[in-house]
Amino acid sequence: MTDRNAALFARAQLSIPAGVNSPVRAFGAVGGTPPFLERASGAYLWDANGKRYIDYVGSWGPMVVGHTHPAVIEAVQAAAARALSFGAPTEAEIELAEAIRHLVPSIELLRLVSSGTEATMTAIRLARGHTGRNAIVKFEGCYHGHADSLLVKAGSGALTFGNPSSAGVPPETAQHTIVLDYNDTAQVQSLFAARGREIAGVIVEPVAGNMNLLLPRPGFLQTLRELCTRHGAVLIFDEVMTGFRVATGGAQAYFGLHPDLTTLGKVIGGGLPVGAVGGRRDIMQRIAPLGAVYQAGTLSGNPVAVAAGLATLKLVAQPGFQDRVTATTRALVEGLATEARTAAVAFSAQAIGSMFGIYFRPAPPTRFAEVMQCDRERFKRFFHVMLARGVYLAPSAYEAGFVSAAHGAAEVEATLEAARAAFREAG
Ligand code: KE4
Repeated sequence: MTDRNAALFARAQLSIPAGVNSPVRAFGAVGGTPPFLERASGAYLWDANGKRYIDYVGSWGPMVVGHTHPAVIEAVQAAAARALSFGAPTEAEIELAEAIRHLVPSIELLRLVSSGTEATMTAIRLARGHTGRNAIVKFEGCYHGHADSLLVKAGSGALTFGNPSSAGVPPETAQHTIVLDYNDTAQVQSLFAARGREIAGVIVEPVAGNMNLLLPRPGFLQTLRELCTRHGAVLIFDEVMTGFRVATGGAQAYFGLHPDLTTLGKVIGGGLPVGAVGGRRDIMQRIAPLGAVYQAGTLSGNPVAVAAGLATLKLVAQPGFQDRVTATTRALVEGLATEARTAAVAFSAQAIGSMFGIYFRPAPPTRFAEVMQCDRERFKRFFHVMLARGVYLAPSAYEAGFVSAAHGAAEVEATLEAARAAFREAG
């Protein structure tokens, strides 16, 4: 039988760079041919060969209520039947903004955009416009989208300005970004002691999900909060991934901290393109047309995307939703750890809310250098045995996993059965 995934992958590469519209999808980190997906429902995906998978990518986070949830589909169909786009204000945008503010009370005003990258790019510009300073602090291993200022790797010295991590980013741009080590509180304290007055803002994934899952050490986020307050820098929690996943109110609710700005995406679009930047009124009032920080977008607040996001947030906000998806995620990681122990494989796993991390090392990493110690070759073998057995994990050892409300005991048990074989076969 023809493998339609392989045929489609070959054909895609004739028109699309590497055959994909986002790099990680090309399976470069794990090898092989990516399934070309055709449809999804609940916790499941089907590829072009008709093979079914249990989905733990969830479109990289958005699908927290499960794929094609009837309430979301109905809202999208109704909105689409009225209009696909206006480029003008609508009541639905107000409703989504109000729903987000209700769930994330640190947000006093917010601007809707069309992606997480747009949200973080705007947050950086707001921090600079608000403070009149240029320097931005980020942390190695955290990913905030592909805006030039954020495609920067650590400079030669820990406290020196960064170098581009991508071709096409001018050194003059990268030099305004300082890259520190995630969870290294002493480093942040030293930087602020030396350069506090130069720093416009600090952007951080309050729970890191782009170097696999990494939890903040006790005191790390609190230190960022205190230092930014003391030095007049803007604290930006990039909750594009953690929002409505770590907790209903995001990581800021889980840890009881208020950033000055929050960036959101993924879940607030329910699978359609929506991002948002929001926070303190005095900072958000700097944005055009109220203030001098320019930002704009043709499809910002798109009515069909907003309908998907609003329907999704209504489901997420239901009593018991977060507890149920958290319990399923915990059962998954505990089961995986048990299977690995039985197979005597050096493996660990952890979960927070509906996000999880799996690591081929004896204990979960607590910093970027430890993530790099994970056994990537073992992960690749494990990944492919799981894929063959119908379990769709993120195709990289450096990505977090996602569970939805549509995953239940049956999906966890089927996943653990596949893992039993994968630990045995992948060694
Ligand atoms: P988008 O521009 O992809 O909507 O969002 C960028 C972004 C910003 N901030 C955080 C914390 C993010 O995780 C992301 C995007 N996440 C990746 C997953 N590693 C998206 C998947 C991809 O790039 O294809």
